[in-house]
Amino acid sequence: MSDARGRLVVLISGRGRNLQAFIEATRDGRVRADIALVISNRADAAGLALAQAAGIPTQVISHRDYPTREAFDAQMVAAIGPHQPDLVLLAGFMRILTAGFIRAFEGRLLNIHPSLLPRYPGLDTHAKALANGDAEHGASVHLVTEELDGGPVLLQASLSVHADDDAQTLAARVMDEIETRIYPQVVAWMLGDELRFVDGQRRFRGRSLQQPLTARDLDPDFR
Ligand code: NHR
Ligand code: GAR
Repeated sequence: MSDARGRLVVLISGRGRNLQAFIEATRDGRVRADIALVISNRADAAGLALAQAAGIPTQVISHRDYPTREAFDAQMVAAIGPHQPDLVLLAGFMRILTAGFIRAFEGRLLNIHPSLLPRYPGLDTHAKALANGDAEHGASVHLVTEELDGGPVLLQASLSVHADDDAQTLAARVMDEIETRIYPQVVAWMLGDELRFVDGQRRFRGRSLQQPLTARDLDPDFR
């Protein structure tokens, strides 16, 4: 069983830097899985070309083609279901998901959010951290529940905000130094059953977690 490769489905809306991190980590063996499908809700997402260049099947499901959020989500569930993914990964996916979608993949659905949750759920997180004069900012990997950016945080890592940072420079450092490292790490741990969510409890290597894992917990390959 532990020799089997996992199956991932990745949902994107844009550039696909986090997707690219998964492509690299599955190629170099840090994440023992195949990306079965990449879905974008936007036909112009640059990440689609990254997937195609890696030989990964892609599908565009435009939310504009559906009368309701529920109808859009039902189409996504129908597209994902046959691939029987171990994990469904939101990677810069920008549509709020309804209960029907969450329920279909509960416990197997992860997101990376560019803030130190519970600070700054929602959008424009880098600008908000700067506006509040935060000394530290970062990103969090969490299980997706119906509550927006409110599911249990599995791992979060931070960096120091520089005096001359603007939202763009800060976003770039959070992406390069944090997001592309912590998200593949969490996926590797979950596929290996080292990190689990059982009976409402986060468990890491047999211990119950009282708070999120941090950068100190990263395996050497993910630093
Ligand atoms: N869905 C649920 N139910 N729960 C979560 O925790 C979710 C989710 C869907 C996406 C990612 C999230 C983020 O990391 C995410 C978490 C989009 C919006 C948003 O307001 C907010 C948070 C996140 C993603 N979307 C607008 C909407 O009307 C559209 C914005 C746009 O298209 O630019 O869906 O930040
Ligand atoms: C990332 O910073 C991700 O954390 C964030 O959008 C960026 C996507 O970049 N996600 C959200 O804000 C979700 N609402 P990418 O497309 O290059 O991976």
